[in-house]
Amino acid sequence: MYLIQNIHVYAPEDLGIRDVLTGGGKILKIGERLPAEKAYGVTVIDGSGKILMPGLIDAHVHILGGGGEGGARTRTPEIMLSDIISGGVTTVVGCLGTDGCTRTMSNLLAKAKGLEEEGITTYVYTGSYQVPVRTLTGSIMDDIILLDKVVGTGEIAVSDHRSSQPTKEEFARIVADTRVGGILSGKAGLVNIHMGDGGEKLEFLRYVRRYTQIPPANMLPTHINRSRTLMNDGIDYAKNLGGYIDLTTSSDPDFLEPDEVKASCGLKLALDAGVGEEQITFSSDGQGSLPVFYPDGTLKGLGVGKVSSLYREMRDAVMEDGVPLVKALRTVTSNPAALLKLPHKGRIAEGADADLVLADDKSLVVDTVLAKGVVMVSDGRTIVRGTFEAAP
Ligand code: FWO
Ligand code: ZN
Repeated sequence: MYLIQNIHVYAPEDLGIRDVLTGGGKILKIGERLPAEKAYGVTVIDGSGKILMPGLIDAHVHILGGGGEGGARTRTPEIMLSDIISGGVTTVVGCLGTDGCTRTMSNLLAKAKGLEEEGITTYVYTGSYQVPVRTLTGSIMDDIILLDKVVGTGEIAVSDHRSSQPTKEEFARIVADTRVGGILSGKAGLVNIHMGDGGEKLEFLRYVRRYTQIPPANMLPTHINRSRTLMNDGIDYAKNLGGYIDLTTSSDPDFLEPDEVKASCGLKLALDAGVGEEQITFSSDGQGSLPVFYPDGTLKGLGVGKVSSLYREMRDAVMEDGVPLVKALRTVTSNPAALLKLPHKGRIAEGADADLVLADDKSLVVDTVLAKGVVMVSDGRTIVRGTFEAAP
């Protein structure tokens, strides 16, 4: 049990200075001057000069590694627990990308279970870039209904030279099956959509919005900030069709996409353009490859995404782009939690999971991270490592 005292709580709403009591992996009480009942083995954490935020949710992580666009030697490395937890992330959704052949759903599920056993909360999408979607049970609906960790489908590639070039009807069917799988299982039924540089941009999603009764919350197009053109199309889609847009926080200075928009800047642009603060999320593309291609389609080079970029871009939005902390925090806490239908995540509320981040209230540098009530980062150092990671 931990009693975090005298801390400025952002739930993400600003709750002011509070005490927060955790126990059994849950947030038990939020109040003022809660008694420190040491008798019950309560450990007190002094929160003065710090802020308390919900643990971050990263809805797009290649936990197995991804890549391969430059041949086998460019298959990116598998993620380790400390890559995730050091950046304040306590919940991830694992996905496959370009390579849905050597990266398999059974391997993805096993890695997600491994990370869960190591201390964080994990879910996965079924499928990869490719259409038809390669599932575990043979059907999208069955994967979502029968496999607890499967919350949706993705990352399905559209408007990209590496996609299967699906028809809009094929795309709509994937969204429909994912939605019904979600309805029948009480889960999100979210399709995570990989947006490439192709000219069609978000037309696939406009098709679904125009010709079906499927609501926008079943689709989350990511990499919206990969170009200014797509950023503008994403703002239009969000404002006129009530759609959700996801900005990728990983970027590689050696391999920048032409006219790539930094995620923190993209958030400012979208908010200033009038997009609702609940319509925008960040995700890291952690451990995914960040390839850049020449116009003729040959590979220029590639970097590797980092989960730690999620917190960095949220912090930059506040420190560099003047976005209010509450709005920046929503993109990595309550907004992904709502889209993923995870009511016990992404918020500081009694009964929610004790996934918490403490940071300095001036620098916003991460100080302490709790996942399911266990301290994993303390004084800025990762003190709980994955099974095969070097001892702290
Ligand atoms: C983006 C994941 C891309 C993998 O376009 O989609 O390739 O399979 O690991 N990454 N292909 C990166 C841009 C947004 C910069 C992926 C990658
Ligand atoms: Zn992608």
